[in-house]
Amino acid sequence: MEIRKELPEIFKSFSEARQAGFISAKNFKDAGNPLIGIFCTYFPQELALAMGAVTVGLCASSDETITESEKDLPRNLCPLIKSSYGFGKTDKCPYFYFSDLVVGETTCDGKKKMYEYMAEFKPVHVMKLPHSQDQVAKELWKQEIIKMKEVLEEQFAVSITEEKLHKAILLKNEERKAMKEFYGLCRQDPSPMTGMELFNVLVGASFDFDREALPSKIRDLTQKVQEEYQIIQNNEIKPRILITGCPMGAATAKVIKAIEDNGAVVVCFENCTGVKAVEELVDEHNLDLFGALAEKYLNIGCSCMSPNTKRFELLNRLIDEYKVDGVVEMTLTACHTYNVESLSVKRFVQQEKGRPYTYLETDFGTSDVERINTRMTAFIEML
Ligand code: BJ8
Repeated sequence: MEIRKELPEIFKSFSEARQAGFISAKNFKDAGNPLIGIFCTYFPQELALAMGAVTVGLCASSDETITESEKDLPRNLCPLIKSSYGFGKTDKCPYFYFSDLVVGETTCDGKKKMYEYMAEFKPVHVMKLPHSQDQVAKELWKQEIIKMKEVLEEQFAVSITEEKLHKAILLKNEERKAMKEFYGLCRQDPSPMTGMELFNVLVGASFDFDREALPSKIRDLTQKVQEEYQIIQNNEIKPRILITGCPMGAATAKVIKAIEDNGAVVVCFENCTGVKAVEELVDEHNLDLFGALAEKYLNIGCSCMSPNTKRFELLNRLIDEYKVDGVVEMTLTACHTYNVESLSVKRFVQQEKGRPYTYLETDFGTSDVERINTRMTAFIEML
C-alpha cells in the first residue's frame, strides 16, 4: 500500500543538516564563536551553551580513515574509536578541524587511551567519569564538571556565571522536551514515521548550530508529522522494533535498513543516538546548578557503568511505552562493555519482558550487509 507522498519532504532539512552543517560550522566560527568537539553524551552541553559556544559530535561512522588510524592504534579496537581518531589525524572531518577544543571522558578503555594520542595534534581535555552512579560518584562528577567549567573559562577567556548557566539549562531542557515529543510520536501504532526517518532527524538535529531556534524547529516538524499522519490514516500494522546497544551513524544505518526492508519498523532507539541522553531533564529548580548537572548526566545508562541499572530501567519503560514486539541489540566489534553486557540485556528482554531479542555485532564496513539482512529476515519472520 502506498502510504504517503508528502512526509519525506518534511524530514529533508534535518536529514541534510549534517552536510549543511559544514558551512554553518564555518560561518559560526567566522562570527567568532567557539566550537567544542565532543565524543560522548556525558559531556554537559549546558557549559558550552552558557559561554556562547556550541558542541558538535565527533564520533565518526565511516571506515574511510581506519587504515590510517591503524598505523597508530591496534586493529582489534572498536571502529568508532579508530574512525574518529583517523578523521582527526588526517584532518578529513571539518567538524574536527573547526573544533577549538576536544572534550573526552574516561568512558571505555579504548577511548580514554586514544585521547592521549589525539592530544598530540589537538587541544584535548579529558573529564574523569566515575564508573558507578552512587552519591560518592555524583560528588566526584560534580567536581569534574566544575573543573571543566574552569578549563573553558581559562581557555576561552570567558566567565560562565550562574545566571548564564541556568539559562543554558532551561534552553537545553527545551530542546530535550521538543525531541521527546518528536520521537514520542512513534508510541502510536502504526508509527507515523519509519525508523530511518526518525534516525535522520535524531542525527541531523545535533548538527543544527542555531540552538535557540532548534526547539521550535523540532516542534514544527512534530506538528507536521502528526497532521500528515491524521490525514493519511495509515493502517499498516508492522512488527515494532526497539534498537539498543552502541551509538549509530551513517555506516550502521544498514541495520535499520535491514529491519525495515524486512517489513518491520524501528520505533525507538534506546542508544546514545536516540533517547538515552535525552529522556532525563536537568532539574531546573535545583539551586545547586553543578549538582543538578551531575545528577542528570551521571544517570545516563552506558555500559561503562557497573552495575548499569539505569539502562535496564529505561529499557523496561521503553519496551512498554512503545509497544515493542522485538529488541535488536547492535554492538560494534571490540566494544567490550556493550558486548559483555549483551547477555544481561538478552536475559532481561526475554525473561523479564517476554519479548524476542537478537544481537548483531558489526563494524563500519559493508561486507556483512547480506548477513545482517538474512539475520533480520529470520528474526522478523519469527515475531
Ligand atoms: S555514553 S555509549 S557515547 S561512551 S562503541 S567507543 S563504548 S568501545 S561510544 Fe558511547 Fe558515551 Fe557510552 Fe554513549 Fe567505547 Fe564501545 Fe566503542 Fe563506544
